[in-house]
Amino acid sequence: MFKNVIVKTPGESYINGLTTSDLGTPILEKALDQHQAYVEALKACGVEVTILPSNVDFPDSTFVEDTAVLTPKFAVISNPGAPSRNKEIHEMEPALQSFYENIHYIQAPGTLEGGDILQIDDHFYIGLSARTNLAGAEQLKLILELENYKATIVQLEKFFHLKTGIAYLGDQTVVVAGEFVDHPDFNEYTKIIVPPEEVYAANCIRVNDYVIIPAGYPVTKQKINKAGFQTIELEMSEFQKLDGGLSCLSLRF
Ligand code: CIR
Repeated sequence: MFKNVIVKTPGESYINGLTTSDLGTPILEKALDQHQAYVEALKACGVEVTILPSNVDFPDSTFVEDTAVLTPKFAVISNPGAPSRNKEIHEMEPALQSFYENIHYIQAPGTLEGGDILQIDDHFYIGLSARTNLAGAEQLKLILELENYKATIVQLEKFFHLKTGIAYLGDQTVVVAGEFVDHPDFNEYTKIIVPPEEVYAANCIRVNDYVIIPAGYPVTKQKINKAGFQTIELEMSEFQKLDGGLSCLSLRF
């Protein structure tokens, strides 16, 4: 069960955030409406939502997931690999200090973004991507093992972040797309396979009794429902334009 969630409102500079997609420039008003709906959906899942104010100096800072890795007992503050995002951690640190006494840090030359970290019960998977390097991944692995978790480092081939292509729903069930459909590291889990035309739906989040999924991906929604999970659908177009998904918009703990 999650009790708390941290989110951060998109600021006016959001439209200038990083992207690799060709879906166009986000519309700020629409992004703010979609963010508000995201907060409401989280509240409907029974969590307390801490909303941090926007900061125009950091266009991508609404994607708070990348700044930390959280467990019930400790936090790890990341070291984002995107230079324009790196200092977002300084704003997240005081927010996390109000919840955690035990805080670890990923240090340069290690880089790591939370979007590359997937927790499956007591086992963490750490993606090596354009944003998370081996030094960052090994630092996190060591921290997690000292805290009695298991950790596996996974080399990404095409996905932007690890969680762009995989989500854990609980009950040993993962949602997988693309390179993770047949990836040996995830063969021990029950797989819900996302068809290629719905790949964006692989980034979904289980929050207590619900799985929140992006709107407009009927095949994936039906498979998740059939596996016994209740879903909430949210419009995500303005976040998808900047390579962001449902997991990216919050830290859940
Ligand atoms: C970036 O390029 O960093 C942002 N535009 C998107 C970050 C998405 N975060 C995530 O997948 N955890």
